[in-house]
Amino acid sequence: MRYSQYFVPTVKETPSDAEVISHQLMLRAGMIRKLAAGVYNYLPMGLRSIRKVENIVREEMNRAGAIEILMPTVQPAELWQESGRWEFYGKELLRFKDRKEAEFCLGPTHEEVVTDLVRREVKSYRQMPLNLYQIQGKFRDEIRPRFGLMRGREFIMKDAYSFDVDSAAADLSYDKMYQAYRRIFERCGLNFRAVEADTGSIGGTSSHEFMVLAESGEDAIVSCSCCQYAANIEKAEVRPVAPAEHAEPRPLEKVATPEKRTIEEVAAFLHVPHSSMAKCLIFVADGEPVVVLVRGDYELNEIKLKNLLGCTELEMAPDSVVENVTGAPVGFAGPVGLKVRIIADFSVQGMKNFVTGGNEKDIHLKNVNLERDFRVERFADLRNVVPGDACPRCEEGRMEMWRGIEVGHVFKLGTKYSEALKATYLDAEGKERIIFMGCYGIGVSRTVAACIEQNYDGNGIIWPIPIAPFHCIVSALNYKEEAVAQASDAIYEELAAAGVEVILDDRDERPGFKFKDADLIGIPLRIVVGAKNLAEGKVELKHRKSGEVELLSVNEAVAKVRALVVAALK
Ligand code: 9G3
Repeated sequence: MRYSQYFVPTVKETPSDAEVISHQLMLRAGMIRKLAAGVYNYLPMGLRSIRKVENIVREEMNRAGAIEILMPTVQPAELWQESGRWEFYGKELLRFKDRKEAEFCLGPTHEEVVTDLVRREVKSYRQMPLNLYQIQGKFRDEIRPRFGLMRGREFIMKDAYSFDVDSAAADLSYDKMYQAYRRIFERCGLNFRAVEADTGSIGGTSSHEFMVLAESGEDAIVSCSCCQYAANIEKAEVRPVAPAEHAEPRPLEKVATPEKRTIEEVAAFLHVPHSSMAKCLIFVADGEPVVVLVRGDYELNEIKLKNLLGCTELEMAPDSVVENVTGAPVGFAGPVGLKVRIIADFSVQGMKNFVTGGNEKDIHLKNVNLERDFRVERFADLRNVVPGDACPRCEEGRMEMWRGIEVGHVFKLGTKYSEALKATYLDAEGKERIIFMGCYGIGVSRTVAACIEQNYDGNGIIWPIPIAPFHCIVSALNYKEEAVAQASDAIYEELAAAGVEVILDDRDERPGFKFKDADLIGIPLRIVVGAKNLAEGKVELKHRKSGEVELLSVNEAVAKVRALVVAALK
């Protein structure tokens, strides 16, 4: 490919509306251009990297025995009405009508479509295990699309669905996908963690997320410093530590705390640490008020609370409910004297003589003690993990926290969709049974962006060879000179013949201009052909990642680039 005939609209300045580095660099490197909020054109350099990720995904899915199909992006409302999700999703599901006024949606995911396909075609246990996958554009009408391809409205996803005769077989399919995902992200050259994750709205029994570690990641994950345990903070377990304090319970005491409502205000006013206070949070779970206690220096994890209560709707109680439950304005809630159910995080279990709200305006209580002053219906793991927490799985590990970008998510679905859509099969005895499913997603376009979040410097992108748009760029300095043009063409042809993906920068531009572009678009290897070095039969080989520059003969440079590419694609 000759740069002068290609289409790589690089720009110097950083676009103002791009907040994360991958968005900035994908725009500046001429990889994407916005069409509408969260909707992008993939330009040649961007598309080449996306196709690289797709091909790695395709190879590993095929190796795992999955079979590629392609489902429509337009989906009839009837299927979503059958699964009950037509009503469940709000504006994020883009709906529209066809010329006959029939209702459709633009596919955000394909559980309904693929289950409908399988319920029509799979009738016998002999046809399973079956894993069907596709690589296709999805649309989710995000309320605030941003960060470029990291949170677009239209994006490319690989979504796979497994079908098995029972839960045990479904577990095997899940493990196969889990291992395939590890290989995919390793081959993409990403530093990632597979973490236990909440199943969220999709339901099902368990799930893992694949997180690319990056400070710009929207997710918080924790991993153990010793064992393999790692989890999304939403799901990460806390090891309940034995009650620490052995202090004697002191008499309950009312203290005036005028206008002091928050933990920070009250702790400062009473000169006590946050850890000797108990937060008293009031929620409404499926319409019922519930009081939740957590030690003052920890945060409540609402997903853990929702899973514990097993409720459908969970929200913080509005002020009116707080006043009704506590008899006091917001900011003075405490467990003593309440008539509603109280549950508490394990962190409260060991507390003695602690501070809470007094259920009276401008009043808090000191020396509050469990059992004597109030009863807790049950203790549970309800708080967020914090760095340094003991690992819940091994004896000596400590939890470390990272920011992550979710690039993959695998779910054990159980029979949620096969039941809703009556996808059954006849077993060996001719008995009708429900199919067990799993679903497995990879954000292909997001993976490309996540790779940039992990691989860039002040000059631009630093592509790992496996998903670089090109492996090598030949920068001809002054292509007008016969000798330079001849040598550049020869190197280009030799590399191409050796299977190296090479682009020849033959533009009539100054060296510095070419080097800046080459660094910005992040091609891993660069061969510089200049008259001076050429006169001594030499060219420069520059390694984008290390910045190392080698002066080599033409043959050495070609051989080295070829060897580096072959090694990186092993
Ligand atoms: C919707 C809308 C948004 C959604 C969903 C449905 C996320 C939805 C979860 C999944 C689960 C898995 C198969 C591939 C891997 C992920 N956002 N999810 O179901 F209608 Cl608007 O998509 N699906």
